[in-house]
Amino acid sequence: MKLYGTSTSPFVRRVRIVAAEVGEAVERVDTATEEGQAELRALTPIRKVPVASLDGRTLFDSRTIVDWLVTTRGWGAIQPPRDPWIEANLLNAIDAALDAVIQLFYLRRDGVAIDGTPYAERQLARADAIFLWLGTQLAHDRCGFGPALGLAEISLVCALDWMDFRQTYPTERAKTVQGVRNAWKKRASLVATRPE
Ligand SMILES: N[C@@H](CCC(=O)N[C@@H](CS)C(=O)NCC(=O)O)C(=O)O
Repeated sequence: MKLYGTSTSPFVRRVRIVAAEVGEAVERVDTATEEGQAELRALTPIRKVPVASLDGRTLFDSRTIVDWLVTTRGWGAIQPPRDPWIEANLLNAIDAALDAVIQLFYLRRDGVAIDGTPYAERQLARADAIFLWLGTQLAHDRCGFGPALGLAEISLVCALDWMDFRQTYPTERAKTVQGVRNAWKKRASLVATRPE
């Protein structure tokens, strides 16, 4: 699979983790470079990463790429969802926290004095509410939402690690879900893809 994206994006990272878990080799095109960005823009009008080229297709969006991988390659060592609707709620919640905080990151990076504004506070409060809710969805051992590593656990770890890496959200505020990150921190696919 040719995967367009940066080494730091949490959305790209979740695809890289799933690819590793299902045994799909990844050739990454770095979209942080001018050439990579030009290639990306020729492929997608959305101008967001990840985008994948595989099996004669171009696929936009991490969730779609992951769906394609698990559908065509199988789940490998990943736990398939027991209830796809519950899984969709978990993934939508994690994506909403990431999207909220990513907007703050981009605004700050472009020099907008966003910190402390009602808009920024609302986004951080949204992330607080999401992590609190995710905490209520954990299994008894608090290591995840089910018995093993699934897509929601992968996405949550990618989100928290990225928030720490970019210091966009103080993840000590996400106390209720820290156990998930601790539980999977030695998983090879997670170790190999940590943002740095
Ligand atoms: N829903 C998309 C979100 C992807 C996304 O937000 N990617 C960010 C990088 S982490 C991006 O490319 N942003 C570029 C921009 O907003 O201009 C997915 O899951 O793939």
